[in-house]
Amino acid sequence: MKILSDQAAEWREHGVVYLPGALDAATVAAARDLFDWSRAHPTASACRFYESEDGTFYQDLCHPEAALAYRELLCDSVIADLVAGLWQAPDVWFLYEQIFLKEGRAMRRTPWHQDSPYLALDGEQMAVMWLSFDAVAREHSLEFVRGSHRGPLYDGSAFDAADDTRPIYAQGLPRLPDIEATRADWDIVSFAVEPGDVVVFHPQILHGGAATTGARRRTLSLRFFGDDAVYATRPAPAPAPLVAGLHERLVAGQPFRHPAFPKLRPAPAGFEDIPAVPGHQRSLRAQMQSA
Ligand SMILES: O=C(O)CCC(=O)C(=O)O
Repeated sequence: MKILSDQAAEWREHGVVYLPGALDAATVAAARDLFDWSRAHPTASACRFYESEDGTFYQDLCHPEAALAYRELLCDSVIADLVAGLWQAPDVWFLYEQIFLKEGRAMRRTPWHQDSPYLALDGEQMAVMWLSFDAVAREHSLEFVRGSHRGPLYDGSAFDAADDTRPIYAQGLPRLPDIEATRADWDIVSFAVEPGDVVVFHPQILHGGAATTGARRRTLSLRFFGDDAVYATRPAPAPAPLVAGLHERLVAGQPFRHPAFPKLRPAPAGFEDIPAVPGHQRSLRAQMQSA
């Protein structure tokens, strides 16, 4: 699939674009295997955001060896080409992966939030590709406030079950508005998705996942940045991406480059330079070095 100029325009204007059938069956199968790899290799950040008698909402992100594990998917599939097509720019770097699993009879919604307050980078050329391995009806899918990637940067949501807008920094950024309580005031859009469809969004867009009932929802978010991305400070050190020494190495406004983030396009580069992390040298890195 090739990105059309109206899809790139929609991406720029709305901050989100739905690409039905963008991935073929082999790519979906490879991505699903990697979702399972991430489930089988939890990081210290793995957690259940919410848990009740009715269901579980599990997530994990930024495994230090994910770029190595995901390398073939990232380099050899159409994924990075789609991102470059939306940006209409040639350079694409991989930032990190995140998995979400909602299962059980019912699971509450993912609070409205932007990803940018959690992230130590800003840029027009940033993208999150959200793919689901289960069919998701529109009313249970990820929702977006169209165009809000160009609006204010709010504080993050602490994902507190008692208060969806409880901030993470509580200083320096305005508190999130209560979008759920005032839905009619916002230009909300969402998409029914099947495996193979992708939704790509800018990390500054306001988004949140609708509640699910009955069905399991396994989703993978792949995050990318481009040439214009710069290191950005937040009211306190941003929690993501979780890379040792990142905040000490970069200063605000400096191009966002670090060996933890390999380049995917125009040609893959930097996979050999991904820093080893104590406790994570064993598996993939050891295999790569002995290959
Ligand atoms: O899948 C979800 O419910 C949340 C996804 C999300 O917030 C993200 O990928 O940034």
